[in-house]
Amino acid sequence: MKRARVRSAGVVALALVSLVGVGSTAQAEADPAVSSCELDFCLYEHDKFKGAEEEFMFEGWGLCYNVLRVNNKASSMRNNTAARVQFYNSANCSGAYGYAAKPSSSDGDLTNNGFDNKTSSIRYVRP
Ligand SMILES: [Ca+2]
Ligand SMILES: [Ca+2]
Repeated sequence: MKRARVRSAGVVALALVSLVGVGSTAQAEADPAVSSCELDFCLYEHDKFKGAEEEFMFEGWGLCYNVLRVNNKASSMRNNTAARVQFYNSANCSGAYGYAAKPSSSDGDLTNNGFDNKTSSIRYVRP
């Protein structure tokens, strides 16, 4: 007798949990996702961290990473690291760099640095 009552209470509790779950999911979809840089360094297709995003993981000083998704498209950036990040117009960090991001910095518009829609590779440099 007692056991049966506990079981039915459990079913009601489960139903409530699933209703709450549906409600919070709908709310999350209604809110537009805020662009956040989860990894060490991020490039964005458009000014002010909008459009396509490419995220990079910092694996060591002096390493070069080719830009793939936003190659020749990057217009803003976030640098979450203690590294200076150099921007190159060519792949494989060849030639001279055209712009360097300071450690822990962001730039919502690379135009004023003369490097809008140019970046093809980046290098992490010890500051
Ligand atoms: Ca762009
Ligand atoms: Ca380029």
